[in-house]
Amino acid sequence: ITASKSHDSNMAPSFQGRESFFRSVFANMEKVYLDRNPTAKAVLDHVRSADDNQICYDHIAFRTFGVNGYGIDSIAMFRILMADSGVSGPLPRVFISELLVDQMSPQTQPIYCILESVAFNIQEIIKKYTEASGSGNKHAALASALGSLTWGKPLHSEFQQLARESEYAAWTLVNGYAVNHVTISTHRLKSHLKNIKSLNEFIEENGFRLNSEGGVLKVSPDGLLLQSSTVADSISFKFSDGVTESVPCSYIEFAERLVLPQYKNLPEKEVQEFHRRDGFEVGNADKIFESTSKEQLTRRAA
Ligand code: OOG
Ligand code: NI
Repeated sequence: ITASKSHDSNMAPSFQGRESFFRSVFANMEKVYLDRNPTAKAVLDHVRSADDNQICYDHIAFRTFGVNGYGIDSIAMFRILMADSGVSGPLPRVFISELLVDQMSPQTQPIYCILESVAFNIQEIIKKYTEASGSGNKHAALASALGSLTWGKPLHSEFQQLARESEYAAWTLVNGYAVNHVTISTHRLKSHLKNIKSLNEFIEENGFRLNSEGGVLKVSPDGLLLQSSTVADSISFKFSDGVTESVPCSYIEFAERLVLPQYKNLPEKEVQEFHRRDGFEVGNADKIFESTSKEQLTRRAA
């Protein structure tokens, strides 16, 4: 085996190979997301045609079960590998959350349930599927790019049981490591849509519903991180017992990061991403999580 340099750069071929591998994993995650979520696709198309073909993602988000290595680390590993792989240009942030499974109440079983031996509680259902996946947590990024679950399809009754206790748990059981949402960076748009309020109006004028939990626009306490999101699309899901039902899938989010006070006198042309509010905000996040809730999905269009 000879270590050779490629012709047009100093990068070793393996380095370039890794970069193109990570790019294609990411492109496939995005493709699965766009194929399953017509609202997200249509919103991106509308924004592209009204603004500029160049859309930047502020972040991409995943949900996980926080049990035995199936939580945040399963996706974070991919992000670290990607950052180390030499992928050029800024990478979108990654928002990963996990359900604190062990802190969920072991459901108290009413007598008739015990008699019917429906003895599974929520934690047991989640552990049954994560354990059955073998080392599924090691293949989180692959599963996301392929659009497949790393565990078997659940029973409809298990999905319902989870949904009663935690909509997040039910979502994760049927969507696995699928992209939960991507977020358009509005301040990097070119037209008037760079103002998130204008973008929200534009989205609603085009007939899409926005998550209204706590008000459509979510504002951080410092006033510098503004976020909004659509209501998730639904997808038909065939459970292992043959029941087919529509379940919540993914949504699309918008984020405007304002310039930090210490840079407020910079000419607009000189403002870069690092001059703006970074990070996430728990108060905004709590409301954005509701984008896949039954309450938002069944709310009538305003
Ligand atoms: C994540 C909700 C929070 C943000 O940007 O704060 C969020 C989710 O629905 O899983 O996306
Ligand atoms: Ni988000």
